[in-house]
Amino acid sequence: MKMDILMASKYRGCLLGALLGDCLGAPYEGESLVSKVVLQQYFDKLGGPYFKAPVKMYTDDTAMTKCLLNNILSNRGVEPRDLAKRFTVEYFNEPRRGYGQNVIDVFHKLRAEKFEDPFGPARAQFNGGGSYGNGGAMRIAPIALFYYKSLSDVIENAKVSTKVTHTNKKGVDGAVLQAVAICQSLQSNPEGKLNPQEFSDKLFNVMASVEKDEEGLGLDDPTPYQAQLRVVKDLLEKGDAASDEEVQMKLGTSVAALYSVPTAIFCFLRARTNIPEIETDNPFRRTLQYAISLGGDTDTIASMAGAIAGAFYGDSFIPENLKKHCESSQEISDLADSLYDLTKKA
Ligand code: RVK
Ligand code: MG
Ligand code: MG
Repeated sequence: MKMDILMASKYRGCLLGALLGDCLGAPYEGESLVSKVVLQQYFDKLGGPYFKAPVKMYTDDTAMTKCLLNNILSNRGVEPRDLAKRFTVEYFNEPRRGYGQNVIDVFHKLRAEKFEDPFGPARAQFNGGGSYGNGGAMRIAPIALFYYKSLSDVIENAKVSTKVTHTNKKGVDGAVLQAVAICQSLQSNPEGKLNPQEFSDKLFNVMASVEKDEEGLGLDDPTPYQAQLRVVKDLLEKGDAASDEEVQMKLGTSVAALYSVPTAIFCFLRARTNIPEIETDNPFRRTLQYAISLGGDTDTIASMAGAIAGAFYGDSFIPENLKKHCESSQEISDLADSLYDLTKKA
């Protein structure tokens, strides 16, 4: 396939993957483990012959991803004050998208302070500790897509865009990890062999430099993401011998970035090959089905896993009818094309 056709398809795959994970995962948010049989029927039905039904609505994950996309498109890169405004306006227009309580507080403060310091309100949260939620990571795809040619730009801009709402090191580093995972997928050949161990080793090496306790924070455990990436490798090696309960317990499925970003990466890598009780030949669909089956923060974990998978496989792997059942899928696909055009010019 011609290089730029493949790349454009990976951009759409990434953003549609994030959208589908969010829309299809949202109905199961908060369940402990979701029955694989139920999910098989759900995906078979929605991915089968098209039928008319109310669309699956997206949540805060996609609402904020769209803000970041439009911020980059309008400013030819991340512009934090405009981003803070976009998030806040979006929230007050459609507050019922399932936002976390901390970010809601941040939006109120940003508006009250007229966006004077786009990082100030987030920095003050949790007695100055900042949020460690996965809200920075769940919306990071546009950063990876726009800056992928330079790893240091990806890292720097993942941090800046996250700090508008999340300043805790774990929240920020989770967004960096998710962005770098998407970049690695984007730069991999979908028809070639992906070595899951190599994929996670490369992430580990990046996190080894990102997790240096450079600000002298004196954290109890200064390398938590490296520790979780070691768990990812162990679980990959175990394969079918690792139960869902073990994955859920060791990697986590919560709204904390540390206990959801490595989980999403694991889901993508695990779903490269068959998984018991998931019947599909399509590894993109398998990724979403598996991510949702682990329960917990299903919309966000499926959205992050979907973004990584979509950036790897490209949009030709995304079942057409599954896409049609998700809110704004055409708009997201068009935005992906616009971002691709802008990146080519940059
Ligand atoms: C509901 C103590 C902390 C903390 C800290 C807890 C949506 C809080 C999306 C907070 C995603 C919650 C998810 C989420 C994204 C965070 N000390 N508790 N330092 N930092 N928490 O509000 O954007 O689903 O209970 O920043 O990261 O679909 O409310 O939101 O799943 O984590 O929420 O953190 O959430 P927030 P977010
Ligand atoms: Mg959500
Ligand atoms: Mg969520």
